[in-house]
Amino acid sequence: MSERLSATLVKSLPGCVQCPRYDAEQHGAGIIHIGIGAFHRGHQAVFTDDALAQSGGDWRIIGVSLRSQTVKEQLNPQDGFFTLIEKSTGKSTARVIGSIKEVIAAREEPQKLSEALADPSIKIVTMTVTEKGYHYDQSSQSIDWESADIQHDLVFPNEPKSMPGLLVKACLKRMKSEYSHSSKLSIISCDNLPENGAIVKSVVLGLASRVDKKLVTWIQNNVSFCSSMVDRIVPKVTVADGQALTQQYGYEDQGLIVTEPFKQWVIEDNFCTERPDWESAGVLFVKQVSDYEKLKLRTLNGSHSALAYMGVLLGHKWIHQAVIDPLLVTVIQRLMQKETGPTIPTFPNVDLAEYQQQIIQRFENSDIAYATQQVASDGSQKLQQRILQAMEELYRENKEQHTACLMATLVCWLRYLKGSDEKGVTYIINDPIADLLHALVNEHWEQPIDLVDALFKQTSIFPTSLKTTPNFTKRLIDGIHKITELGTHAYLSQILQDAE
Ligand code: CS2
Repeated sequence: MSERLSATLVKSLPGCVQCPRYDAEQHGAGIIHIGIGAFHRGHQAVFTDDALAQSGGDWRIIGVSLRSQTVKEQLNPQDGFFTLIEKSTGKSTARVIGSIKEVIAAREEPQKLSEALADPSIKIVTMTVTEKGYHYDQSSQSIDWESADIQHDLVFPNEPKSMPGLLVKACLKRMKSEYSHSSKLSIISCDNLPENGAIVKSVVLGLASRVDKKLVTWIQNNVSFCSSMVDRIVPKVTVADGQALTQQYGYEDQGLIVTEPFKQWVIEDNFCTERPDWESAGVLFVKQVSDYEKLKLRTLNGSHSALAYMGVLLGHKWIHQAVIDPLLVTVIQRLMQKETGPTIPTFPNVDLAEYQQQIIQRFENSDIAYATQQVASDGSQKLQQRILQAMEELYRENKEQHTACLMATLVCWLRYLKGSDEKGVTYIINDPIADLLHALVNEHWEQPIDLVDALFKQTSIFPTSLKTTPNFTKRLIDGIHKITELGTHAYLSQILQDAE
């Protein structure tokens, strides 16, 4: 049996595996990360590892799992160490990341987590909790009071289940502690949401106002919220990846991460505490992140979602297969170049055409197998920022002739919600409101007018400005008729033909 990765093993790994260029155990923790899934380990943990190697500091990360124990079981027996494999065009490099100190499972160790959150040596909280983890209601632009977890946290603020609840508890403990004046926190959101820092601020202050009035003022004076744009494709690790690692390098790693070489992190420079030397690791600090968020969400994530829904319907299991389907690549090229492209501000240092081309190449990386179904999940939470906001702007500027592929993405999403592809293969829909969406689509599919009406009334996915634009509604209804009549392939071909 091969030995499992640990602090001891790191010292004797073969030279072809790059090990941390610092003595990890000599560095204390300064960051708590909420939602320690694969993305965090392939992204922020790597930037922090590089910053520790460059400039040191007590900036190791305590990871928090809100629901499961899995990551704790993967990483704690390995003293937090894990291997990161970067893969592209058949080449692969391995390095061990040392920036994670330990993982706490929130549900099993609430006391330990509570102490860590109140510890004044923790200066930064980062998070990847996915779009739904914010409990933010886009239509009212405030915390979603209807959410079961938020309702729970209102009644039991000491045993929070949600990310806002956890942060409110942390702030409450800090306010009441003897270090109240020296326990500031900088909070950075790392999820694919526009203005994500402002969203965290809004949900945290919203919940805090119902828990303790004084807390709102304390937060305003002692906590800063930074938006950030994150980018790296980090798929789920497979058993085969683990076996390949053991075969190639001779050790076992249950916390292994496989990712692409590309990575990017742009952070709003709004810190009220010290921070790691992330610049040295290539992080860009800017006054305003919103333009970068628009660029990434509408270009990469928008076309990812388009490929996902269209890909699933046409039987493509993986993004790298969907993107070499000549029809689908033409759809996303048009979507990026003619539709979302013009809604993106210009940057002195970004060539949009190159950026779009690079995204297609990244999607083509078959060494990073990313499932279309994974991207297709949680559409109700993703489509606003990826598709609908660009559409809203285009309609507002009377450019609806440039919305054909955006509209096709919506139509394919609705068709996807029927729960079976073109060949009748069924699948499970992952979405916080999957049951409602699936029921509405199946009930009204033959009467698209009723379907659209029900979706507008019973969900908050579509922005009011589009709901009240007759042409938008008409095109959506037409699209549903057409995809039913022609099938996905012919429908998309016709969209492209008509758009010429
Ligand atoms: C993807 C993203 O799963 C999804 O919805 O679009 O996770 C995507 O891989 C990342 O945002 C890339 O930075």
